[in-house]
Amino acid sequence: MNTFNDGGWRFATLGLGGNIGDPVAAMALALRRLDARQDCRVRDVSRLYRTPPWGKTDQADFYNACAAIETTLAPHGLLEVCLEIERDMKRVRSERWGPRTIDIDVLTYDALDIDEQDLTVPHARMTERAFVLMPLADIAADLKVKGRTIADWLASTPAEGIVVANENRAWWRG
Ligand code: A4P
Ligand code: MG
Repeated sequence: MNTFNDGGWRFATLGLGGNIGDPVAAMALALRRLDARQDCRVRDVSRLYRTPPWGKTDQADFYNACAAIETTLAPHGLLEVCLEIERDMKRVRSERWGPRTIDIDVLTYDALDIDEQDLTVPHARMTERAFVLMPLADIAADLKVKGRTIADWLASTPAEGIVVANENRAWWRG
């Protein structure tokens, strides 16, 4: 039996980011699209951050944010919706608005641990990335991930260069 088909609302957190084109507009549109669905409600959105590139550093600064949602979708269904929104925004990019890209990660889903080929929850690298932890702490500081709260993880993660780009948590409503 699929325990996610009971129509119940589950709590999940998402990380959004981008550094090509107009990432803020892309992230805002992605959140509005999620919120417009019958099976997703955007409950809380972090402030908007500008963050130095992590990993491959010879690229433009990113914008990052996190969202807390409720959803009746199962974890894989939620991932599919996120990937579909990513794909659709990339398609729109080439047709209309020039270069643009967006990444949407499923950070947590209830208190589930999932380790499958196409889906790892909690997101594998979230606890070492200040560009995820800082926005997530705005909306879920007490959430426990891998044995520690988000606030705890953030306190032990270097976060130089990350700045708040928009204090207004309604930045995504457009
Ligand atoms: N996948 C598995 N688990 C998940 C999950 N929990 N959420 C699979 C989302 N996807 C998940 O994803 C490729 C595949 O991962 C998906 O098809 C899905 O089946 P991806 O987003 O293309 O790339 P990735 O390898 O998952 O990496 P990740 O961690 O999403 O991003 P990257 O490429 O490691 O990092 N610096 C700053 N400041 N801000 C950023 O946002 N982002 C990146 C991208 C690098 N540096 C950055 C930022
Ligand atoms: Mg991703």
